[in-house]
Amino acid sequence: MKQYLTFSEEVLAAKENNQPVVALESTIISHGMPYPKNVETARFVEKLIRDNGAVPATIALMDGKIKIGLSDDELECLGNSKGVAKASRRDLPYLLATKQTGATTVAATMICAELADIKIFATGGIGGVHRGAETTMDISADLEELSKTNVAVVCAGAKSILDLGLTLEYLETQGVPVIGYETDVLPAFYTRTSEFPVNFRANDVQTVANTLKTKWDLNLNGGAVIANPIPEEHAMPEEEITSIIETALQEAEENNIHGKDVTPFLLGKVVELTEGKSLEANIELVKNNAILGAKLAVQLG
Ligand code: PSU
Ligand code: MN
Repeated sequence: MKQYLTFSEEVLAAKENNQPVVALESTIISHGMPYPKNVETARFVEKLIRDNGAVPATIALMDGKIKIGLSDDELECLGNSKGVAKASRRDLPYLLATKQTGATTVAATMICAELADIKIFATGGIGGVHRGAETTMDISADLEELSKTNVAVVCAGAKSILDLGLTLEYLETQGVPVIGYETDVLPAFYTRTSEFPVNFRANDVQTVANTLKTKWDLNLNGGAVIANPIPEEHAMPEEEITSIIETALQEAEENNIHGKDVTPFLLGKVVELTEGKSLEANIELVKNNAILGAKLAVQLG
């Protein structure tokens, strides 16, 4: 298995010295944000993790290897080239075997992080049960991954392009704890709140770290969702974002978008329809999650 992994020098040194490491995904760079903000954000997020006492490990597939930690050139390549594949669980073997460049989703990043023995992963939002999933069966592989792979995902909840209620039901069935960081309700990515309560509230990093340690000590396999609301000053007005998401969903249907193209299509539309305002919110919440992820990795030791 180790033959498929390549570590950056920084991550390798961190592992040798038992320093805390935070995994970062790359689909958010290739398919989640436009160039050049995607690459700028990726670099800045790595810096924030370092400033908060941990080492960042951005993960991607290149030249038949799972790269754990990327160079500046590699980040640039992921953010600024057309042919990067979106890689979820099912895509990993083919993309590696054919030596293609792949950007890992939450699911694939969790798999790779676990292979690299990294427990904490920070991102923007997780995939989930899509609206209308009762007929389309569109449920992100991220949820299934959370049920079996031992990595905690720090995120700002999930976007309301998804059915947040059904997403929580799915996670409950799969035994995935959803822990609100200083919140009683699931944040909805651009906004701090939703109508859905989280399972547990933690007011400090130590409670989150102790919960994770206990889960894994008990061999309760799977991850956890650490839901961290977007900072107040960057949150978007709820009515505005709700109506834009409705329009984006309608356009996805009119354009007959299916499968793995659905989420990137909706993300792109939302950025377009908010004239970039949603992108700023997205960037700020990712930064906020990176800081919490680093603190959590430090606490977990
Ligand atoms: N949600 C976001 N930004 C993202 C994604 C989701 O707000 O960039 C990406 C993540 O990589 C996530 C993936 O794992 O989309 C989910 O895609 P799908 O719904 O096809 O599983
Ligand atoms: Mn899907």
